[in-house]
Amino acid sequence: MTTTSNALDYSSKIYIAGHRGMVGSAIHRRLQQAGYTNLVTRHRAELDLLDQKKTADFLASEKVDFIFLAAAKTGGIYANDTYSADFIYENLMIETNVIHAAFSSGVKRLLFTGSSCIYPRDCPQPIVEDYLLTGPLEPTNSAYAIAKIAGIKLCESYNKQYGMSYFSVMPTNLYGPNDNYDLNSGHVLPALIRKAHEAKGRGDDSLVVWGSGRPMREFMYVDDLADACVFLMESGIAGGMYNIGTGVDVTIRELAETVMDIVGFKGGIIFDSSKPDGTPRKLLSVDRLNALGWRARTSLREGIVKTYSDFLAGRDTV
Ligand code: GFB
Repeated sequence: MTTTSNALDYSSKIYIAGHRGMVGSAIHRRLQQAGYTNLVTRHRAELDLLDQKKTADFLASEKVDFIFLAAAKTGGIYANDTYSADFIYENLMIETNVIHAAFSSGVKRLLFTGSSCIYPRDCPQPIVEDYLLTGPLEPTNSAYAIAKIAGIKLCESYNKQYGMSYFSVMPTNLYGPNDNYDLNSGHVLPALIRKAHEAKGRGDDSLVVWGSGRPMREFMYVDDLADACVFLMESGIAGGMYNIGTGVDVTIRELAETVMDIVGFKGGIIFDSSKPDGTPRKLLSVDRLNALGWRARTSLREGIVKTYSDFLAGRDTV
């Protein structure tokens, strides 16, 4: 160990699992901006986190002080519903392998990233952390949610039995640089950016929005999530479970209209009712984290403007 402190410091050796994904790359960026230099990363070809032995050997030999666990199989409503076996298997394996190996190799402080879909489908709004396991899950993503709930329980159990300080954070729906723009496997916000951009390019009259447009979602720019994760790990407070969100939600119709306005697509919207709506609403209560002094900074409009320019830059590169 290079430090005995319970909070991050500049000599800390920090492993970011999943540093190429949207969340992991944002955490990596945030740590670099803050001046942390001893950052450890491995891409999938170098370390397969589904492999228990390789994961354990890696953490035993690297002797890192802190871990941000952002590696996960993620996707939008269609991918979650269609490939539920892959979602539950891969997420359970990654979490179990990394969290147990972290414990075995003496890592006292770790941050695990979950998801707001762990809460019951019809729970009161805004959703406080204590609503976990108080009702049935949304069927389109229950396999993924069960895996993420297992990750929360792993952290909680290692904290309780062994005195570790492992955080579980539950981000609301995220978007930003390095998002997945595939129309089948991605989430709504990148899908709408791509659809609006392509519809504008073709001169279409309308674009297709899945479902009724009535579900409400809270969207957070991923750099705000990364800021909250680093804030918690720097805080020195004991591990626990924290929702991370903005406190503001919009309907999918409002989201589509905002994206169309930013992209400059002037056509109409066709709602495809053959696609599922999913959870009607999942607005997180951020009171627990706000009470520590943290708040999200990026407005939805500002975040979409930044994300659209990242999308355009990516297209230029391709
Ligand atoms: O972002 P999304 O796929 O995930 O869909 P969830 C949010 C809402 O947007 C749903 C609608 O009501 C979709 O029907 N929607 C409209 C679209 N047009 C589109 C489109 O073109 N693409 C997509 N993808 N949606 C996921 C969970 O749920 O959220 C995961 O499945 C995870 O487990 C993630 O929790 C954050 O918010 O419904």
